[in-house]
Amino acid sequence: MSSASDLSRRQSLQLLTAALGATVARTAAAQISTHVDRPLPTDGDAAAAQAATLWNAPGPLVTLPQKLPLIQLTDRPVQLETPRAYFLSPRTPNAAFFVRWHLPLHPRTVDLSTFRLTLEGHVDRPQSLRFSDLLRDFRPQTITAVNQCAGNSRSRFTPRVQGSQWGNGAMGCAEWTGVRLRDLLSRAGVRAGAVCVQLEGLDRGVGPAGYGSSAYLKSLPFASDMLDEAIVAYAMNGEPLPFLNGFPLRVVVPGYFATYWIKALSVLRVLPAADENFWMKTAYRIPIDGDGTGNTTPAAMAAGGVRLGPIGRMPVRSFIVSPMAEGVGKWPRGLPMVVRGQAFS
Ligand SMILES: Nc1nc2c(c(=O)[nH]1)N[C@H]1C(S)=C(S)[C@@H](COP(=O)(O)O)O[C@H]1N2
Ligand SMILES: [Mo]
Repeated sequence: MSSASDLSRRQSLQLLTAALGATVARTAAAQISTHVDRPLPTDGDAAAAQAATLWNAPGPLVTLPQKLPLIQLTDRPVQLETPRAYFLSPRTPNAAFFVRWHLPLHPRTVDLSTFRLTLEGHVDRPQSLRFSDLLRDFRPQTITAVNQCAGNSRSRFTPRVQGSQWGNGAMGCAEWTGVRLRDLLSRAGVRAGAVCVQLEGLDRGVGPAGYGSSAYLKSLPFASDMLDEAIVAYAMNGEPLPFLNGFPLRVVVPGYFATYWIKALSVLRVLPAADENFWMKTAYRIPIDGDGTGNTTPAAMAAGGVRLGPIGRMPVRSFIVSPMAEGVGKWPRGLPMVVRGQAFS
């Protein structure tokens, strides 16, 4: 004998099954229409407003070596965004991890028998380390940390802000294993008067040496907490780094934006002065006054006088991952909804 409440429970279950079926089907359709059918936004506020209704950037899905199909922003340099569904798990799979390079000539092959990590500059004992030296001579350090592009979600700004028009998928969380940056620096012996350590990768652009278009360079100042937890990682989620994410070595600076997480790291250069290269002095600067969130207004920028400084720690962010609005459509009144997402500080 079934009571009224049993019946209503069975009815809800049927409803739920129907709703889930519809969800799966419509999500698949939405994924396709999101990436292919919708027109690419052109410049302008209307386009920005349209892009803001999408969770991901509206680019095509492309499949590059070691990667699942990811959303392409540009192909030279490679910039790929992670589709929303991969954020259902706390850690982002290596094959789904977003990709961002600034310069077109990033490495496609690295010979570990000749590869060296160089420590030079304002140090007592310059070093030239093999990949195997890092594995053998230093204590491994493992840390789980979010790598997020400073431009993540940029396409949602109105008016538009210059730079890659990312949706929300220019971020990922991984377990990184490597050598503490401080352990490497101690081996080289940092001299008194050192101000920062400059990080250089194997990637190159077409410009003349010394210009931002030639090499992507970032620095970590000694007079900050950036070095405290920083590691030079040789493993990502327990595997070698994918080429597009910086094989064989990358810097990990937990809590700080990805702009400092130099990939395909080949030189650690200790400087006796502040780093004035383009990527520190001109690019990646945000308003430093006010409430500390880097906020400003177009009017204040146009009026001038907004003080800028290097971008630093990531603010708290959170994202609803499911249900995916594009796929669900209307939710039946009274039906419980499980909301899943990610948040990090
Ligand atoms: N060598 C090198 N490292 C780099 C960059 C680069 O252009 N060259 N870009 C940085 C920026 S801005 C981002 S967002 C991250 C992206 O890391 P990922 O490609 O592993 O996701 O790499 C950082 N490290
Ligand atoms: Mo970035």
